[in-house]
Amino acid sequence: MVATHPLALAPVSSPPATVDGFVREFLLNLNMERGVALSAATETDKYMALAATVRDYLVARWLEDQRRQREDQRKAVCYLSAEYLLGRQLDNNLLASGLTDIATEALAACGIDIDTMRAHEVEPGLGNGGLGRLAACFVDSLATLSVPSIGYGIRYEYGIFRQVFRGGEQIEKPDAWLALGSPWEFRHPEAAQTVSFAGHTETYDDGGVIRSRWVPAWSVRAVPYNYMVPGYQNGRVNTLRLWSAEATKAFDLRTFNSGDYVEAVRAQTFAENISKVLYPEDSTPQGKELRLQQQYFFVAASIADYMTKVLPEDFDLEDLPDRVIFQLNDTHPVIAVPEMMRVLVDERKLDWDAAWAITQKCFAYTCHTLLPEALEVWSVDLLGRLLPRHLEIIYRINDEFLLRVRERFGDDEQRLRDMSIVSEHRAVRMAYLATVAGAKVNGVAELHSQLLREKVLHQFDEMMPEKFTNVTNGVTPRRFVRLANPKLSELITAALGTGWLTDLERLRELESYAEDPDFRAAFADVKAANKRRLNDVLMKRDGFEIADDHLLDVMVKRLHEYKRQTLKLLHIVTLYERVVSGRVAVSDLQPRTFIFGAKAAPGYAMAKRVIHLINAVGAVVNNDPRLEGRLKVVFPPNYNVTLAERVIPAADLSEQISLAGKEASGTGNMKFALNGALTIGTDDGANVEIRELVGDDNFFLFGMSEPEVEELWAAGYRPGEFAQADDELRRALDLIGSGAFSEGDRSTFEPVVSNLLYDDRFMVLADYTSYIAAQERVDAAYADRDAWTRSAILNVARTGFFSSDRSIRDYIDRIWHTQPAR
Ligand code: KOT
Repeated sequence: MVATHPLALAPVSSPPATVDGFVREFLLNLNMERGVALSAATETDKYMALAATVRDYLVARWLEDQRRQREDQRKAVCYLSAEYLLGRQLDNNLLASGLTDIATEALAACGIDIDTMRAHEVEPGLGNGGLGRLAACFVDSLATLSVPSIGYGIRYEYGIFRQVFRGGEQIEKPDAWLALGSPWEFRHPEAAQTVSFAGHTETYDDGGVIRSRWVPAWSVRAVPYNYMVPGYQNGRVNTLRLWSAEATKAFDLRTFNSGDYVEAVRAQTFAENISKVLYPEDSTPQGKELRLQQQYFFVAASIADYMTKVLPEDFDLEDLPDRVIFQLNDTHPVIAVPEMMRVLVDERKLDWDAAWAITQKCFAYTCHTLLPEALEVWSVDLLGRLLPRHLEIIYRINDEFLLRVRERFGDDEQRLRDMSIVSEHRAVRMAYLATVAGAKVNGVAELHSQLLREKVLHQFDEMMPEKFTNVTNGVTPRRFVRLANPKLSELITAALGTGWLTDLERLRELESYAEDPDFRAAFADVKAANKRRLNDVLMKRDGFEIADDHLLDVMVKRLHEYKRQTLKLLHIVTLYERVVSGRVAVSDLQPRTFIFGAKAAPGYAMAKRVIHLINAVGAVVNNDPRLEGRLKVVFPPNYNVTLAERVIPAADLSEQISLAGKEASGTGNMKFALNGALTIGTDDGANVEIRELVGDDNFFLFGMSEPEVEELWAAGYRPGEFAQADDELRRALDLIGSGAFSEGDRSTFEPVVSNLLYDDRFMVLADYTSYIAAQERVDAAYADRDAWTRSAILNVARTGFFSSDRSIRDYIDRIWHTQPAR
């Protein structure tokens, strides 16, 4: 049947973008979708109806963009990521659609305060930290730059755990983010894909051609949930497609009728487990079978979705590289490589060489770490059990690759062992597979990309240097400047006019304003207002107070030894010890509030002990009358995107103190600088680029450089010697070891102290003296508040480079070679 009604012929249109139009649509949603009257509506009802209303304004553009993308011949990007740390959606979608003012007024007219609606949203925490938040920034920029693209990932039923403290120790609670419903997603069961596992492989005669095929043992249904990703006020709406696992036959009716309820739901539970929970690990993945199931699950569903739903039916697969690039967000989706080969060879019946030529052009790989323990490997046994055909394909890829190595370098057995995708320990090195298969390999900051080429993938760089490139990370200024810091945004717009949010290098124009005393005063007022706003949030949330005259010194990031939260603690304990020992008069202390935010992987014992220690030091320091309230340690639990948006704009000092060569990039460092905090940091990750841009005078550098770290390590690092050499360091360690922060119990934090004294893999003690000296420079600089503000303005003015829009343009130029849509 062909539609004839005039309304059916035209594309759906949005409700009128007026206060009246908004009110009408909102009440319609409240009545028709929630089935309640305004007078009887709960906060949840109102929030859900509001979200549905914002959605209604975006949907017309979305449908249009989906239609265009199907017809579009241009190359698209499929971003494959196991994590998307999205943060709250309401405010972002209001901003993107230009509806903030209308919605505020419309809700007020209905007697609703929009801020209570904002606060009602539970953020989807579908990521662990930097890697997942980067993916979320990238989909924002892809939409804002109108790049034809789709993000693929997993719709975890439980995101990153909710952290609470009991007696100062971390307790993990489930994050039931879906409990109140999720108004931003569209479930599409009709577009489900089947994803299979296990079983065996066999060969068969296909009309004279001997082929392999996979006979799986079991399968699950992958059901897509689509999320709208609106570009910033450009009318573009992209798609984020997250997969949820369901049982293929939800209920086996016969079993169920025969009374075996347990067996009937067993299959269902088993299947649903695959997308049940995000692995709460960052940089230290463990070889968990479920994790491999998750990875293959979302990647196989995504490739099938792309090949069968996005590509036209008659598409000539030889042209695939002109049509799509799959960007692999670290190694978590790398099983996509053998999966693509399986689809092309086994299902589409291409010959191996043709399929490999295509595959090699359709993938690119981003590496996000240098820590050897974070480089993902899967045992041959597990792969053979769960994905037997993929293992065969990996072996063949490896055989052919090693032949090329031999051709190029001769029979160098050591080199062949070193470069083999399958190690001697029968482990498949996923980073190597990605490097061999990918058209490009990139690191996430200049230093990281350089170390990747020189160290981790050195021999691959020697063989195929043209593959390697850098794309320095970035962050979306829409969320992390405009939404998080509305007052600063107003000030910038007053100075520069509009347009800077999508052209962040324009912040350069602020440089001259740094010399204007009135502008400096206004800038300082914004910082002060942001501190008060943070105070209000923390007071309400956790009962913490932020004093107006304190320097706000912030370290927020995952808890990991290489990030060195213990170095920050040693600084705090040193300041405390100076006063209580009487060596420094309390009146000589620069008042400071230290804010920590950090989750530890539940199985990472040392990280959890450090969390305990931060809380323990806080409990003592905050309550010791000798300090006269001049030092405060504030550690709000459950640091997440929502809290980041409040903390970062209030910060004076940004702590980026990882051991040089260990932090791939960092992205928090960029957010702080863009919000006018000065950085105290090592020459690591993107800190290097931040310092180059803002200038040495506006950055507090300390610690060993990466080559110096290597040198000290090679010479034999003995942390105890550094404790011997620095009296204050010894005092601080002794104080912790003495039980001063554990009610006299020496055993509680003894493992932290002895780890530092006798092991100290991340050379905290070696950098301590230099760190304390740098902190003294911070105090001196802060004493001249006006000069500090000038530096802060220059930080904002000179860090426009770190927009994720620039990162995406770099991906386009260096890796994807796509054209933005018209
Ligand atoms: C996790 C598991 C395996 C390999 C890498 C990771 C990882 C790396 N998770 N988060 N990262 C961070 O990614 C950010 C975005 O590129 C970086 O800024 C940061 O330095 C990484 O630690």
